[in-house]
Amino acid sequence: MEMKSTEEPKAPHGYAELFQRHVGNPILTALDWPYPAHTVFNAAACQAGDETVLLVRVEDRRGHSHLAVARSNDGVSHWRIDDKPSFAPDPINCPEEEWGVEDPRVTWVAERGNWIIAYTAYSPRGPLVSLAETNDFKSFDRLGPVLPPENKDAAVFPRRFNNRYAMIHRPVPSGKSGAHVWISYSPDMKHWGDHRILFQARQGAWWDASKIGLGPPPLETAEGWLVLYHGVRVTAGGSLYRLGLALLDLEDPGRVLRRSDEWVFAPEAPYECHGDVGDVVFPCGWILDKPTGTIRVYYGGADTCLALATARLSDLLDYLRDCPAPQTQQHARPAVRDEHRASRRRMLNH
Ligand code: BMA
Repeated sequence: MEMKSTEEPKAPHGYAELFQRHVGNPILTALDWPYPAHTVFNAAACQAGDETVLLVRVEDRRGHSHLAVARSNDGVSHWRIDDKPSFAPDPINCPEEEWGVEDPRVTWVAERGNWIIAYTAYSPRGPLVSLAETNDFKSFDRLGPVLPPENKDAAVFPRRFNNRYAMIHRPVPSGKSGAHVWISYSPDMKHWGDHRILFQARQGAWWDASKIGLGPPPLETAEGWLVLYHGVRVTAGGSLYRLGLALLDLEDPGRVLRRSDEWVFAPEAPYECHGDVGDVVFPCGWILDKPTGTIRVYYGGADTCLALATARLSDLLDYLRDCPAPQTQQHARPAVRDEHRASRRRMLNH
């Protein structure tokens, strides 16, 4: 009789894997939808009481997307899906949503007693960042567009820093190569400024050359804000979307403490490699189960389905501890301020 090993199969490439795919992947597909849907992917995720709530991007056969709420008690199965779009584009009142709403990220902001949803409003002038607020995922209040095109991959932090809200986002400069991750601040969640680059797309051979963008909202840990981000490498065979990790300072999230040199998750399974856009893993939500220290990451597979992977928070933090600290911080203003301070010091010393 053949003996079955109880050990995890060793990955053929020899790298230790931080994330494990759920055996039942993909956990949601268009076939699960209560109404006609072409693809379901890139979902925001949160724990609301004893329910896992997903805000799933659903694309119809026009190519336009809306958001649909799916609820489950174990976060894996028996999803109860709203029988009509939960958050549909409103092109009459919000012309920036003419081509749909996409890729939401949700953050519980305790001070407001609400979830803040950052999503991509797809306007004919380009994608931009809009915010909406809800406390039940049944009714939604739009705060409106907050960052002009082209911009996406945004999420707000759950609390203020020096009295200001903070948001991560990814503008695309026109005519320039490279799209980087930025951080901005706001006194009221409506007006955003003090924009600065948080970390940059690398170049050339790097896995995260050309474009990077935030995945799920930053997760507060004892060691800093944990960030999962996607990096895009454009190859002769198309774009590859893979994931890396970073850690931001707890009280100054504009400071990057660590960033992984290697990707930590990449398209390998058939539902990640084949679909509307092959070779894409694209997470917009994760949930930490505090008692077990397990993180559930919900991600789009090949812009077609929704999949789940888990990781131990302690493993991610151990891994990050060995990652390099960026040599220089890339935001211009503090550097200018430091230089200003230094020259003032020089003047005062004379
Ligand atoms: C990004 C976004 C995502 C999508 C990804 C891969 O730019 O548009 O919605 O999953 O590309 O196609």
